[in-house]
Amino acid sequence: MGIEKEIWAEIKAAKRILITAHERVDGDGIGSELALRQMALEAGVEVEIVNDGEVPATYRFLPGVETVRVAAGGLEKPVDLVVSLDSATRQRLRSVNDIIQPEVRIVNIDHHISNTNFGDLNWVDGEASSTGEMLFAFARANDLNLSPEIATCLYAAIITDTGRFCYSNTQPKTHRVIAELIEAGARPSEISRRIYREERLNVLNLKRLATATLDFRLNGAIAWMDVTADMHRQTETDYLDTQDFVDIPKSIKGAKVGLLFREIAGDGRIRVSLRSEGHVDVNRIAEKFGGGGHIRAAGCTVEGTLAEAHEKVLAEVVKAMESQ
Ligand SMILES: [Mn+2]
Repeated sequence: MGIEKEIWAEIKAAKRILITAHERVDGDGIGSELALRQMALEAGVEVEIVNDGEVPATYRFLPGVETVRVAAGGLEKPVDLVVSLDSATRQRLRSVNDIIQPEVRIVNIDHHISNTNFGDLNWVDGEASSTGEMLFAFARANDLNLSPEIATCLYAAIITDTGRFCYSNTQPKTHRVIAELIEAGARPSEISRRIYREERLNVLNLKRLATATLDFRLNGAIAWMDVTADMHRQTETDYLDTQDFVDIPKSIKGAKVGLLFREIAGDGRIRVSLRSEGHVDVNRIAEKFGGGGHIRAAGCTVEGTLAEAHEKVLAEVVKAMESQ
């Protein structure tokens, strides 16, 4: 039996499942959670979706999103299976770990090459563009109905993790999946309008403050910018609003590695996002700081001030570029 069927058998055998994804959930995480929720509900399985933090405003149009809760609220009822989506490690589930009963089995579905296979059942496909693309294959392997709602959620998952089909993880297969999702009822113009063409003015103002900090090394081959807690205060925004900000330094001509340094609410930790346009393996750099991800997109958390984080992480990026 293929892993897709094995996982579906476990889900169907459960009465109630908990679906979760990595901290600071992104479009792939939330889209995948909501798509799998619909599949499970149609099979008569009860579902709770619980994450470490809130869903970013951008994704609050997705069908079923109103049912998503945060771990601080606890579980509504005990569950007999946990499905972790799009999370490379158990640590990245953060506070959700506190509500998982120790005896409950964990299914781990993910596309990060850094995945630690922390589940009792693991399906990790580093070749897939996104967890959403894996769930499409999952639905097909198990002959599941692709409702317009499921198609919409999977479309959102894939378009965000491929950077609107621009990143190197975009394969011919990705476009075939997308074509089938449109046939199943996903509406591309509507979904991309909600995600990309309704920017709030305060987020744009945050972007203005952040771009003012743009800085470079190695003649522009490394580009980075900062988002500080003070900028968030000034613009009445929060970390949920900065998900695609790392694209700004990375999209500058000549930049081979783009970084975003985020000060998350004065806890003495800096969240660093890394993107690579060339041959630098940013997953390896992130791993040196206890993080990870993909070869061209990764993240980590560094203790200390912004200046200390710059110094530590940029030194590793310079080293990686000079050793090429
Ligand atoms: Mn993903």
